[in-house]
Amino acid sequence: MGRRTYYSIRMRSAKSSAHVSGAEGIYDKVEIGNIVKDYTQRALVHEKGRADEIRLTVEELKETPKKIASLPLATVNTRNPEAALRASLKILTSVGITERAVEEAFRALNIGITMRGAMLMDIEGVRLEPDLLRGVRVTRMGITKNASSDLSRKLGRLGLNNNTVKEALILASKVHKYRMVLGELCISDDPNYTTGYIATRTHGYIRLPRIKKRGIPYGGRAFFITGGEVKDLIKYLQQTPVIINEIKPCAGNIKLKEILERKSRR
Ligand code: PML
Repeated sequence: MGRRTYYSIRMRSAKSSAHVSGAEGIYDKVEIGNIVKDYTQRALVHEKGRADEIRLTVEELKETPKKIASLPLATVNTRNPEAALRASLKILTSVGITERAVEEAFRALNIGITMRGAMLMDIEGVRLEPDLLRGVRVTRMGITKNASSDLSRKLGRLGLNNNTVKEALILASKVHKYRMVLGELCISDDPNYTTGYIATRTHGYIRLPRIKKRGIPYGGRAFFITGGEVKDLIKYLQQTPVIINEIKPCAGNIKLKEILERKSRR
């Protein structure tokens, strides 16, 4: 028997050339039709408006996806952007990222431009991505059906079972499997979505409500990296197919102190 064939399906939609929505996953051949329909529908009924351009990519993967576990998820109930910055500083500096880098990432994500991909920053806050305007897009990731049901069940108990949380957790789980990545900061570019997150291998995926004020239409991601070849990291983020097949615990609100006491579980 030959190896099983997987497909990466990716969608990006736009309205009057401005980004509206995106989605992606890794699937079996028999699922392609339904997924293409589902992604198309998502682009047409998005709350940012009906897309006037939908780009779909269906690509046969030449490499068998690497199977990994998700990061554990929790929320620190931050009350405002200042509290979210303080929590981020405490957590991200505890893994060796400097205050300067964290503050620089917040500053760069609040500057008013949303890049298509993530910024790469060293632990001092120096930008390392080759294209400073586009950043680095993470692609070719997905989740198995069983893991997706488990994740939906765990998030459902917290009232968080939606594509935004699921897809962000899948992306962060892929990113943090790579040892060069020490931490991440994400602020949504959706003006109505004010919860962001930070992630590290030690602490997991930590949601931070009210990281930005409602109505702000920009955001993005910053990955804090250390040691190693940036071009190998970029190749992993963009090309290596990764699929989540195990879901770590998903918790509700947790005190910052408890998060800081967490030791690496990956
Ligand atoms: C996005 O807009 O896709 C980023 C969402 C980040 C936060 C998701 C969450 O609520 O955990």
